[in-house]
Amino acid sequence: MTVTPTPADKFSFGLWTIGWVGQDQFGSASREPLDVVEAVEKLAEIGAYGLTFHDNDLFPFEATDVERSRQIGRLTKALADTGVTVPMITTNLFSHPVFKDGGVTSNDRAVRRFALRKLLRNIDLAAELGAETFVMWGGREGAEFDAAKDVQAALARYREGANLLAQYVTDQGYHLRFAIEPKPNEPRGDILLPTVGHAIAWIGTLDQPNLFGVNPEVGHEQMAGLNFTHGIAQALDAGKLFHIDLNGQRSIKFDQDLVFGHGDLQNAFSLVDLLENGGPGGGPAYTGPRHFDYKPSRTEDYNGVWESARANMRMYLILKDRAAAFRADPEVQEALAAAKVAELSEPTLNPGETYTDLLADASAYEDFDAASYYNGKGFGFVKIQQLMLEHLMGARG
Ligand code: GLO
Ligand code: NI
Ligand code: NI
Ligand code: NI
Repeated sequence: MTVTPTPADKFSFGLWTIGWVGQDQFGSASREPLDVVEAVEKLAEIGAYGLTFHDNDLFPFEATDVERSRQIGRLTKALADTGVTVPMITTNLFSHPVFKDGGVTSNDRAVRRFALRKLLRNIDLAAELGAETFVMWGGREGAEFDAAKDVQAALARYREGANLLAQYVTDQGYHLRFAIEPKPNEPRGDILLPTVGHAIAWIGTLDQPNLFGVNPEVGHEQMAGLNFTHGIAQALDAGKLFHIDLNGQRSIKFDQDLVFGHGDLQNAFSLVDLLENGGPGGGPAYTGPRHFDYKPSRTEDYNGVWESARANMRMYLILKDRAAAFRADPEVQEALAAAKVAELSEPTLNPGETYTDLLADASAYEDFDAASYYNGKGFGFVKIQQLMLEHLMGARG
C-alpha cells in the first residue's frame, strides 16, 4: 500500500486551512500567521499539487494595488519555483463588516454592487493564475430573521450576480467554471442554497447553467444530517461535481472542519470508493482536485499543522487502498451479486419497449405474485456492510 502522496494524486489545500491561526468565537489566535511562500514550499514538500485561496488570504482587504501586486508576485514566483499550481480561487465576501448582511444578496444595493466588483476583480486574478474553478461560498448570503429578508428577491439577486459573472467570463474568453458551495448555516442562522440539491436546482434557473456546478463539502451536508456520498452521487448524475471540499464532521453541530476521515469514517469510505471507482464496476467518477477544506486543531503548533495536512492525504490514500481491496475480494463480489447491486444498472424496460408493451406484459403484473415473490428470502445487504467494515478496519485483505 502506498500512502506517500504525489502530485498525480491531485491533492490541494486552501491557504486558509493550513494558514488558520486558531482564532474562534471564544478565543484568539494560538499560532503565528503563515506566509504564502512557506505554505507553497511546504505543500510541495509533502506531495500536494495545488494551493487554493481567497483574495484576502493572499493580501488584506485594505491592501493597496502595490501591496496586492507584490503578494501576487511572491506567490507566482513560489509556484514557478516548486511546480505547485492554483487550480481554484475564491472570494472573501464574508469577513469584512460591510458584508454583515451578505455580498451579492445584501439588502443594501451599494454593497451588492461593491461585491460584484470584488468578484469581477478576483475572476481576473483567477484567470491570470490559470485557475479552472471559481468557488462561490455564500457564507453571509442568508438571514436570521424571516421578516427581514425577502428570500425570493435574494435568490433573484444571487442569479443576477451569477449571470453577470458568467457573461464576463464568456466575453473575456476565460476557461473558468463556477462552483457553488452549499452550507446550511454558520455564520448566518440560515444560508441560501443550503444543500447540494438546493444549489443544483437553482443552477437550472441561470442563463448559462453549463458554467455552474457545485463544490460540496463533507461537513456541510453532514451538518444538515444528510448522507454526503448520496449528495455527491446526485451531483455526478447531474454532471455538476466541479470541485469538492474534503474534511471531517461528527454529527449535526457546528462546522468542525476536522481532518478528512476523522469524522464519519464509513461515509468517507463510501465517498472515496465512489470518487475512485464510480460505483459498481465503473471507472473514476471524478477527476478534479481532491481539495481539503479543514482546520488544523487550535491545540497544534506548526508541526501539528503539517502533521494534520499529511493526515488528510494519508486518510484519502488509505481509504482508496481499502476500497480497492473491498472491490477485489471475491466474497464481496459474490455478496454484491446476490444483493443484485449491479441489476439496478439494467434499464427497467426492455430495449424499445413502450408503456403499451409494458401494459400488455401480464408477467409484470397480472401474473406477478407479489405475495410470494421473495418467498421469505432477503437481499443480504447487512453482509455487504460487514464485509465493507472488515476491509475498512484492515481485518481482511
Ligand atoms: C466555510 C467554507 C469555506 C469555503 C471557502 C471557499 O465553511 O467551507 O471555507 O470553502 O470560503 O470558498
Ligand atoms: Ni466549511
Ligand atoms: Ni467546514
Ligand atoms: Ni468549504
